[in-house]
Amino acid sequence: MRPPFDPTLYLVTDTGLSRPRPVADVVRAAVAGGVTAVQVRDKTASRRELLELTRTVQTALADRPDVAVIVNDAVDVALIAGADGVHVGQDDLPPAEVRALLGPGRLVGFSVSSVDELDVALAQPAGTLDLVGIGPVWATPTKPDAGNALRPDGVRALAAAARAGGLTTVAIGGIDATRAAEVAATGVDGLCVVSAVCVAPDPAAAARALRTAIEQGRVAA
Ligand code: TZP
Ligand code: MG
Repeated sequence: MRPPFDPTLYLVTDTGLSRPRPVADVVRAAVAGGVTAVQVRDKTASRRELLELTRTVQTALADRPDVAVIVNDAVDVALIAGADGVHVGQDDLPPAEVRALLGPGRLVGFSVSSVDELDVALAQPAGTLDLVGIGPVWATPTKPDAGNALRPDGVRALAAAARAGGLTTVAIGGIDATRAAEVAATGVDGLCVVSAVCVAPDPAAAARALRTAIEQGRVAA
């Protein structure tokens, strides 16, 4: 039985932005600072490299079974590594196929950036999806092709509909400690960040600052 998934502060890794530090070092520090879930994402890695990276992250978090390790896109890698889940976008493997491959008990996440894309998520058979990543909240150089900025108001509307459909919600795109409270106040279950942690000279301090802002935003929600 895997521990319950805590989406509060969800780190998506970026190997390039973490350099010269190994991704696993950034992840370890970030988790010490308050990151509650990790997605291993590396668009430049081969399948073999992604498997190696996933295992390195899992090893770095061996003493933190409460922190889910989720693999971006690659169901095969997640299965081989025994990861806690997979996150797919609109053009990746269909969520129902991902669920069929993973079976129950692991997490399946799905990206949505509009009402139409959320409708795709909500149309999935029961038990297919656990969570949706809603974004981009703001335009971000980390993913220049992410689509139009939803702004906090757009996130609030999509998150309410997703939650009504039984899905856990996380917001992503352009979030840093100065903006985290505003995003947390939209009522999402968690915030996803890449650069706010991966570029930070002190990832633990960056995670702590984000957690503080999230708590402030939740109070205001
Ligand atoms: N999907 C939508 S925006 C984004 C992804 C993967 C990147 C978010 O990166 P950052 O650095 O937290 O803005
Ligand atoms: Mg993808």
